[in-house]
Amino acid sequence: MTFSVEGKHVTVAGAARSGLAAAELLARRGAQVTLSDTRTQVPESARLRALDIRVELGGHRTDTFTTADLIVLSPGVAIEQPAIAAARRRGVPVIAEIELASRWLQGRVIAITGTKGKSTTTALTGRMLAAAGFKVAVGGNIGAPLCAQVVDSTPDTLHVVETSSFQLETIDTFHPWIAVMLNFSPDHLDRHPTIDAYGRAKARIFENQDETDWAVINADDPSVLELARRGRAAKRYFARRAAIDEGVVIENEWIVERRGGAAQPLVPLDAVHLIGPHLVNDVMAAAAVGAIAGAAPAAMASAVDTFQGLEHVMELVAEVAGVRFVNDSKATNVESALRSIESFEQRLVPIIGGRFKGGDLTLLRQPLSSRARAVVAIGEARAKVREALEGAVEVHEAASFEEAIATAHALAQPDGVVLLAPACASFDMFQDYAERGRRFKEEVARIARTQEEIDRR
Ligand code: UMA
Repeated sequence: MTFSVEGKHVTVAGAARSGLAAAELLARRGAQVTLSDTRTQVPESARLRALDIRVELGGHRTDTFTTADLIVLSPGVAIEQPAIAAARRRGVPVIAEIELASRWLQGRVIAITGTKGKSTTTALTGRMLAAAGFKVAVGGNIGAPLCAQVVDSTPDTLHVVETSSFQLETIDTFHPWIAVMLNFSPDHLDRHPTIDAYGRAKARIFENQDETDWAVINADDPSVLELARRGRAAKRYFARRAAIDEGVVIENEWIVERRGGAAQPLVPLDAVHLIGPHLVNDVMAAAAVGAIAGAAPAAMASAVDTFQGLEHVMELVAEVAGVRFVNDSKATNVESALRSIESFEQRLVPIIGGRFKGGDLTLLRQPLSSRARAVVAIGEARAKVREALEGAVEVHEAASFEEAIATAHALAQPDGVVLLAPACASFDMFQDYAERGRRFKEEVARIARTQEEIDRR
């Protein structure tokens, strides 16, 4: 039976990107929609008014939730919110924005999750499939919310969807044709009560798959193998280190697919222009998806060759008088900062800190001791960073972001690398990781201009 919301009262929690897209879609499908937000002001929207969407601000009123026929959650809204918990106790169904969208999508879903690398893999997979001639829509946790993709969805559309644990936590029937799990490490422990709960949310990506579907799994990561163990989908492994007979591996400087004793070349490594071996994993995962979908290897290779990576992910910002500046603002947990740091051999000066989200910062001691000149600690977590790293590497605390960059620059001269790899969230100093990355780049641009003036004199 097709899913209908005609005449139903639906409350959408959160009035930002996901919530607005969900509310609009619901109203167009005949629901009576209330959009509820804890903020007291949201930008005026003629679209909401035209669609008769009621906006309720300044908190989640319990009766708006308990009397609804259905509740749709923005990813940023926790299911433990009292009004939502009260509605659940009364049996009101609570679903994620991606769940709502998926009930009306005509095309097939390729969902990509993991703690790190989701956005890079999603963007690259989208490019590969588009280069191979498929009709592709890219979005989810990256870019346009899935609800915004429903209107243009046709049976031949491949929806390449970055999915976060926040979104997966409240799915019900969400059913990817291909589900990718890139890696798993502690993250978002400010939202998920335990690491197990975070893992359980992620593993839901496989929950509704059957034998006709595919699970693309990182065989190098034991946690991923465990989380994917119970899935019913056919498994396609990829591994940069583990020895696997079947799956996507690296052989003679090529990403190849081993199957039945033969190796099909997919993408040459020299087409990969991304800094850091961990990003090769993302390329391998994208190539595994492309191969399942039937993309021609030449199309995949050309998509990789023209892909310079995403903003704020191992982004080479500039080289100023021998010092390279790399923006990995998206490295918001310890594991990703570790991978980022391990991508450099020596002469490194990482900037670490921000709002601590959990994880073990002492994991950085050993890799830093062999390759870092010093660390500059920033933000709320700077004392924690010092405590965790002191003794293994010199630690300088900076009172502001600008001071941190200036200190790191001084320490990295004449031939080092200043690496923004915070291992923490940005919310103590910035709106989000993107603002942190942009501010880094602005500051580097200022340093470059000053250097140009010096050179001119
Ligand atoms: N709000 C409430 N009640 C609450 C909490 C928040 O009303 O209890 C309101 C806020 O006041 C705000 C709105 O909810 O108005 C924010 O909702 P949101 O945080 O879900 O923001 P969106 O703009 O809808 O963005 C969401 C994703 N945000 C999060 O997962 C936190 C975006 O991912 C995603 O791009 C977007 O939907 C479109 O799908 C961002 C993200 O940081 C990039 N994701 C995390 C990550 O990548 O690590 C998971």
